[in-house]
Amino acid sequence: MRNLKIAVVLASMLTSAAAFAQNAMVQGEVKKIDAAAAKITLKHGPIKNLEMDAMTMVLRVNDPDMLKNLKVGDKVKFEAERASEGVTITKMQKSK
Ligand SMILES: [Cu+2]
Repeated sequence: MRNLKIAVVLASMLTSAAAFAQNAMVQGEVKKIDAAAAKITLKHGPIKNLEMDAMTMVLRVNDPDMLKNLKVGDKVKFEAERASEGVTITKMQKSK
């Protein structure tokens, strides 16, 4: 009985974690990189947490190192949030 309860709790935790990850990661394509200004222009898909539709726009990165191994045309997955300086990428990785 106890084990069953634990299994149910674990299963619901995994489900919500997966749903959250799916929500947060956004697809993008690199259009321009401005490493000196820590900015990147992305053609991105809908960003649900910012209620933003797909578009091409300039985004800030919270760490300029994120831009190091990227080039125009690369596909990325990223997470972004609204900051006082503008929409800022908090996490980004190359995707295939
Ligand atoms: Cu946008």
